[in-house]
Amino acid sequence: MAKTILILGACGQIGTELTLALRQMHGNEKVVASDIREGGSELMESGPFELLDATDYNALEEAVMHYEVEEIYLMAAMLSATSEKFPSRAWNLNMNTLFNVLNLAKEGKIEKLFWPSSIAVFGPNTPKEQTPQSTVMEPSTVYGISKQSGERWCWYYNRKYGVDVRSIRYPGLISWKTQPGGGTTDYAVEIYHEALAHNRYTCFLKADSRLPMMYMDDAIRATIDLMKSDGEQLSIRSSYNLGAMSFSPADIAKSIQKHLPDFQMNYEPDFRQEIADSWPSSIDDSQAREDWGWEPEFDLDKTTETMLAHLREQMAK
Ligand code: AKB
Repeated sequence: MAKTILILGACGQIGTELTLALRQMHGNEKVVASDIREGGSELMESGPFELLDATDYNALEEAVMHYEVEEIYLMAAMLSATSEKFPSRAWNLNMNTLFNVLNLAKEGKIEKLFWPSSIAVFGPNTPKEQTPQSTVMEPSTVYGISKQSGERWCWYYNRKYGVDVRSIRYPGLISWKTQPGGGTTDYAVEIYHEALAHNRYTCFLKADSRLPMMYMDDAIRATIDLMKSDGEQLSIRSSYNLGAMSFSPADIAKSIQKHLPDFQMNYEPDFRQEIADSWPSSIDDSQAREDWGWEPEFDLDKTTETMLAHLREQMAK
């Protein structure tokens, strides 16, 4: 019989698409979506949904018992830009939710869990190009500090208590189904919406801020592949570097202009520039390739083509 999976933060940018992909694989009834608010109609109508605050251990435990959950994907988090505005709320949300699921696994109430880390674990003293799996980190943002601490806790719970926790350091993620919220890489989603709606976009990062990015289909496939892989093969129990493409705002504008030649881009960098400046430009993901066969499929032009096609369809409805 297929196992029951619980997604925490299922209505967010990653959670929505992850839930739908897992429902396709395991059957709708086997994948319970949960969040503190309701999500889009496709998610809400395709399977079970629970209003659930992942910081509440008792509520979480109750849902796990009720649905006989074996696997949890914890996708609830406060992202980089919002975390700078609300440091203690960010710390509480990002850390308490992680402790809750790690402790459920430690107590044998679930078998396996996924927790997302980020390129934000790196900081200004990290090598910028082809950033290695293991290197100087020293994150300079509230979000990055919570992600680096979280990685150490994942590693510790695995080593000390044998908890089967798996994690990826996501780059900026580009998707059309659900918009991201409160991140520094969000411009790379907003730009497609604005290009189609107004043929112009004012970017909050400088033209040459090159960051690691990934199309959502690649991110979902990576997440599911990592969770499916044989635990014995996994040499990293903090979090895996994961790369696909790197581009700057100027590069994405050029890619859009191949489809919309009159598209205009302006630049008005704000506080998010400092966050972007502290992150790597490209990522060495050779450990993920070696351990569980990771390989990306989307480059910038394929991402642009796919985003514009889906958003055009969505806008026409
Ligand atoms: C953010 O910009 O905060 C996120 C991330 C890179 O983790 N997209």
